Amino acid sequence: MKRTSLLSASFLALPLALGCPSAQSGAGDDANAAPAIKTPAEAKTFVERVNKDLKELWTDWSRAEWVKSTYIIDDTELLAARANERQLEYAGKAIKEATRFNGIDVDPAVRRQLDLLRRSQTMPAPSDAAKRKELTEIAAKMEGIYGKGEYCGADQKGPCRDLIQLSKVLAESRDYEATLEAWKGWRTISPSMRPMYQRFVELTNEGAKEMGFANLAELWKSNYDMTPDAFEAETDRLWNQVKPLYDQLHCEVRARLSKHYGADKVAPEGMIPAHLLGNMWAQEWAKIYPLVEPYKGQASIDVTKALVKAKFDHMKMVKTAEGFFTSMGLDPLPPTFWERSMFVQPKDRKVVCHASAWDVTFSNDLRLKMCIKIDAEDLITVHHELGHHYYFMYYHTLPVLFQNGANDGFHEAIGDAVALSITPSYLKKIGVLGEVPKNEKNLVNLQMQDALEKIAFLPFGKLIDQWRWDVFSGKTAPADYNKAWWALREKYQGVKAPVERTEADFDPGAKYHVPANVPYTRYFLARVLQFQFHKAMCQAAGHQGPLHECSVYGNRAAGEKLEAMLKLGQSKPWPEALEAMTGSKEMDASALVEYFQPLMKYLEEQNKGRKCGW
Ligand code: X8Z
Ligand code: ZN
Repeated sequence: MKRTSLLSASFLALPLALGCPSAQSGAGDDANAAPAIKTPAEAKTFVERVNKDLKELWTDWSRAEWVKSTYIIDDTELLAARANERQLEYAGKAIKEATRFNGIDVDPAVRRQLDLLRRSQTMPAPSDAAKRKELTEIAAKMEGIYGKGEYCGADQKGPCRDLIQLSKVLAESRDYEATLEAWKGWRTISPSMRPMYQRFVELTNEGAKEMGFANLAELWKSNYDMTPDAFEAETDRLWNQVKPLYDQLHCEVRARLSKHYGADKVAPEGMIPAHLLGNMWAQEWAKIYPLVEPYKGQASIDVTKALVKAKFDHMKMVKTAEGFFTSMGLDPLPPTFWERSMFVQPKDRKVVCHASAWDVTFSNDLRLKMCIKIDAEDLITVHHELGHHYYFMYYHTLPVLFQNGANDGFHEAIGDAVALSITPSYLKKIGVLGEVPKNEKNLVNLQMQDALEKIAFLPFGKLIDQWRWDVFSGKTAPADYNKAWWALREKYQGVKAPVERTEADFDPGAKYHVPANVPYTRYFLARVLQFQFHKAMCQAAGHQGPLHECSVYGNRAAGEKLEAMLKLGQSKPWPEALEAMTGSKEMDASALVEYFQPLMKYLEEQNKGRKCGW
């Protein structure tokens, strides 16, 4: 989804906001003048009406967002902003009106929907109409700047390169200067966002305050069935569980990079320059696998090569992912999915290429928007997106206020959990790979590839919202936006800017989720949860042996477990959904730690005698 937001209609596409309704509904009527409504029956009627109105408003908004994201021009931006304005207006009023039921003993499902209504806005707007309009226009503009972004050379003379082309340089080139130019080049798209972002923060904070929150950070952190402080402590607890793995990986990768580029470029005991890790944001490092391959000459698994050899095209990538879900007994995607999705980057217009999954009408109108590349990374991303679609599919009959993940980390974790079953044996079964010899060295090579995706991401997944929480709460002043960003990159990732950055830059804006206002802690939670889900599904499937060897492909018992959780949507607090799936009410990284045991043994051996850390 892009959605991200209040409800998720699109996981990643809509900034999760609430939708608003139309004239005939009551929730939008003058809440202040209305008589105090105080009976449980009235609460039930109110919630039913809000669900119905929101479904309409969010559908209108979603349609406008879909067109905007697949055809970025001023007009589509404006139409999406208008639709957003309408839903925000309604939602703001409905949230205020809902306070009339505070302290009343209403049905628990009604109470939960009233709570969800209040806390699930990602972009709360002020009630002042002019400010609301300003906010929605800023939001559409920032996402548009990102989507249209390109770098045309230091002299602006071209040729121009977009994010996909610049990312390719970082992924494939090992030339220090060429990668540096691509890294700096992409970051020329974001300085113009800085004043917009500053205003965005002012306006959303004002909206959050009107809803009874201290600021937008508090609102975002309230969305986890616990207090904001308890949630922040929870993310710290999980980070501390996985940090030893990250430290080991960082230590080995730095040593290899230092050997390749020289100690003058990568200091053996310092931070790693951010442009050398194969990814525009240094968030996932799989592209530099050849530089860090543990056992050279062992038959490493090159899934990208295998996909090309097996003649995969865009359709086959998506069909393969769907085939995984259906093999577990889940339903096929609806025919409209295949008619309405966008799998290929169009040549004739600008689109938001960042992958997102949508249910445009909140009733199984599923769509994928993605500029698919035929490679290993995108095979995983397609599974990731389909995880969102399967959530949408199984909860679409619930009231829209329950149409969301148990928490947003759950939504992000489903497809990734399934993708953990893409083992060499599975790839052989579907004819992508040939015989893969199984031995200790191959296993460590394979785990290194996985770790470069999964473990490398962890600090990045945590720090993005650490930065936003501080910005929203005012702890970080606008004059320090970039300084605070790099302080967190250094602290958590041990990665540094390769050239001096100043407050004339706005590097957070060069990461999609900041201009698009998609909360990011969800991805950190998902990296942890996906291993918990994987382990639970493997247990349901009766898997014996190490966790990293398990694939639940074709297993209906695992599919039933998954389906039971998906169907709940957000109707129950997430610890209950987690318990139904895993038997535990706690998010816990021990399955992730268990999965990577073989690699950890190798890394600890490699790092003996080195001074790790930075
Ligand atoms: O944004 C996404 C998905 C869509 S929800 C493609 N991801 C994060 C990112 O790209 O930064 C998946 C992993 C993290
Ligand atoms: Zn996602």
